[in-house]
Amino acid sequence: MRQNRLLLVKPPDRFLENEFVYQQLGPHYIQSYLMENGFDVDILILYESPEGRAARIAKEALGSSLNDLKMMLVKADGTCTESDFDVSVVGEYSVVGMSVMTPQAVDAYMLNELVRKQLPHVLTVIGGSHARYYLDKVANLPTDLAFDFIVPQDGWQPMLEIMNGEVKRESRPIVLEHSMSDLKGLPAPTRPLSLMRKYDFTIAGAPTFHTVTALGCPFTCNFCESGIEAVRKFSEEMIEDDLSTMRNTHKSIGNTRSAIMFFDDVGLLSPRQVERLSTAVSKNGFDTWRAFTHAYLIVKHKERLLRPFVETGGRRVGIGIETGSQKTLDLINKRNGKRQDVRDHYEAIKIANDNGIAVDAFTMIYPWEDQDDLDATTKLIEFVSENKVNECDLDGRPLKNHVDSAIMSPYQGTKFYDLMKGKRIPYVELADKFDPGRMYYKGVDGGSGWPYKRSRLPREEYEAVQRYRNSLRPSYR
Ligand code: B12
Ligand code: SF4
Repeated sequence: MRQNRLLLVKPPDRFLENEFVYQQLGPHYIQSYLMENGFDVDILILYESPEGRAARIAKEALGSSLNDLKMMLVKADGTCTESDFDVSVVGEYSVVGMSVMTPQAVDAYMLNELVRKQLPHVLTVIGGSHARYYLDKVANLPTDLAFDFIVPQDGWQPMLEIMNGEVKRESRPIVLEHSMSDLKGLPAPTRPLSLMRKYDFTIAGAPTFHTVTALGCPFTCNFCESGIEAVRKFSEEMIEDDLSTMRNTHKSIGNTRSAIMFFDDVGLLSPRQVERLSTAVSKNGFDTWRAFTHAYLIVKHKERLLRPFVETGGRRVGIGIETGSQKTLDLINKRNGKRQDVRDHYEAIKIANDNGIAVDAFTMIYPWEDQDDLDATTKLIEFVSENKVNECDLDGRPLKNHVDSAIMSPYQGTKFYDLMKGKRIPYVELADKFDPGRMYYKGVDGGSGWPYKRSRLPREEYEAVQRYRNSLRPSYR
């Protein structure tokens, strides 16, 4: 084992309904890669205890301290300990690397400040989507909060350079930007048993783990940062390895059923891709699975797209149907400049349901919408929630469509952020100072943050509609 030791940290997800729904994969990809290169790498999961969460919500305090957190130290050898948060654990490592999405930034900054003050021998690194889309902010943090290294893109190579001592700390943060042109030789992410046991999500009656088969997305939705990021695929061998590890993990923790979910931005994209995923799923004996697709693809390919999915146990698809308002759909630009019709959304739901597939339909409320726009989406959601699915889940219960209504949050790096910043969307103005704690669109009780100073209708009206739509969710899925 090499001398330098790395601790990868996953900051808490304070506003999520449940912190243990999906594993945050970034650190696990980096852990397996560095271990393959001979380094000792542990993972620290920070999370709120239910009591800590209740106390914080009652005080309406966000990001004022890390003292209310619990920590789970998952060591590379598989051992695991849980305790109250104590920064001294970081002192045993030469490098601490934090994997940060924007709503986790406040906690990551606090941890960084503590480490710099109390454990100055530890090098600090920030990676993940926050460093990618908010690079200007992260690179200009005040000195007490500044990281030694900022990794805005892929973490594999930069982290290896840091651990090898090929780059040294300087007085200013060093940005290490690297994009792997080929993901083919990478190992599958780690799936530590003690951690996997904590995750609690089911699809059609089976406990579920998730993975991604590629990075990037060929589409251009104006609310999304991933718009037009080149698609890079992991190797089929790596996906195969990952699926069989997850299947064995299900067995080892005593799950009598097992499901897999592909969180890909490029899931059920073409009949060929569906064939490929279906073969991998059935080879590993999963009882059921879920993946994402697009309404226009279902309408275009129909059974050709859905048949292999259903035949290998596929019971749910996720579709970003976004809105029932044609005006809003045109603004979103879901199909790279090509028109998408709201009627396709109704049609896609019908085709999927007739084929025995339930739909998890994701929609949003947009701050320029008037009452007619809201009514059009509510009508679509009522249709989704009422339409019958022609199949049952593994417990014999009728499958049901699920609906989700969020308020769109324009992250930096999206087209809508630029348009709103430039005041080019009528009726809408962003709040002057952005609080990352408000940059989420799906949180506790299905609620969303509110990053706006001005919107077409008052916030309360949008939230009332949101509550009604989310009340149409079924009691199981
Ligand atoms: C699965 C997923 C989830 C899952 C699991 C979370 C996770 N991070 O894995 C769940 C459902 C919980 C989730 C929740 C949310 N998500 Co999400 N999610 C994804 C998704 C689809 C895949 C993530 C993934 O596994 N990618 C594969 C890995 C390999 O990529 P990666 O994590 O970016 O890691 C690479 C680099 O970033 C870097 N890296 C990562 N960590 C580290 C650490 C160090 C030290 C270093 C050096 C490098 C490094 O190296 C890795 C290899 O290159 C991404 C989109 C995407 N395709 O990435 C969105 C994405 C990350 N999510 C996003 C958002 C907005 C959210 C939510 C806010 C939504 C909401 N509910 O309101 C929440 C936030 C939850 C929270 N943490 O507080 C945004 C993040 C935007 C931002 N500015 O941070 C993304 C980019 C989607 C998008 N385009 O809008 N998400
Ligand atoms: S919302 Fe999905 S399809 Fe649209 S750009 Fe983002 S990742 Fe791609």
